Amino acid sequence: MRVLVIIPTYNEAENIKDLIPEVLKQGDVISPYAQIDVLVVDDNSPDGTAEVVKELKKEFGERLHLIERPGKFGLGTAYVEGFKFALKKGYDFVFEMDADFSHDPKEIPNILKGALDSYDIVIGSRYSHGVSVLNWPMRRVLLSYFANAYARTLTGVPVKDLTSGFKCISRKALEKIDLDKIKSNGYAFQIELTVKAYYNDLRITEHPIIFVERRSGISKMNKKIVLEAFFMVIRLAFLRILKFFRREKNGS
Ligand SMILES: Nc1nc2c(ncn2[C@@H]2O[C@H](COP(=O)(O)OP(=O)(O)OP(=O)(O)O)[C@@H](O)[C@H]2O)c(=O)[nH]1
Ligand SMILES: [Mg+2]
Repeated sequence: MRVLVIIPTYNEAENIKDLIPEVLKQGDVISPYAQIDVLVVDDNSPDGTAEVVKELKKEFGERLHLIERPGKFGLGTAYVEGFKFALKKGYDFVFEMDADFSHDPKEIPNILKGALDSYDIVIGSRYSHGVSVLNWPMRRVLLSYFANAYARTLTGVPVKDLTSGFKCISRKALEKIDLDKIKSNGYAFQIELTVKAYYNDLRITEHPIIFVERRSGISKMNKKIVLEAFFMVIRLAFLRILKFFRREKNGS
């Protein structure tokens, strides 16, 4: 079984040099059952993130992949490129993961276990058992928590952490979701992917994680990203209503 951990990066040179060895090490925890590889999708980071990855490639060889894009095209398109790469190369599972150590690599084997228990998507969840977020300013926790409540209510998808960027996705799920129709880029991308998976009858579960504030570097969160998520949820709510009426019409 082959697993690809996809890490999109923009100015994460400091974090990525420590994170990649940590992620690859998780392969030893779960071997001989699985092999864990890493794909970094870098958007021409001015801080030289891609150069750091190339340096690490000398040590890790084929277990470490790098896609370099010419400009900052956003998280959503970075993941879609990563997913297509994984499908082409024959990986069985992919992970989404941030580069900034907000997501603990040691959770990878635990999350993967959920996927092997026949779930199509296992979400590393900050809100499945209360709120497990460390060192975030209160306004950021509130924004994230209420964004999730809003998205859950309007889309009708019973997932507590719809905006989580730490998840495992099966090959079957990637093949079932129409990746070319994914429209959003920021946190909205996480909502869109999970909602579409749910309405494609894929099995989704949440595994509790503790999310920690980024180790170094700066946040890429901005107003545009929040607004994109706000409107994407409305769009997904409309799709849900349309789907409901289509079902009624077809008498099922
Ligand atoms: N390739 C690529 N990666 C991106 C882009 N925007 C963000 N990322 C990466 O996506 C991951 C998650 O985004 P984050 O930027 O961590 O969310 P955040 O804005 O950092 O918020 P904080 O965690 O508070 O810092 C990180 O690894 C980022 O480097 C982008 O436009 N392109
Ligand atoms: Mg982050």
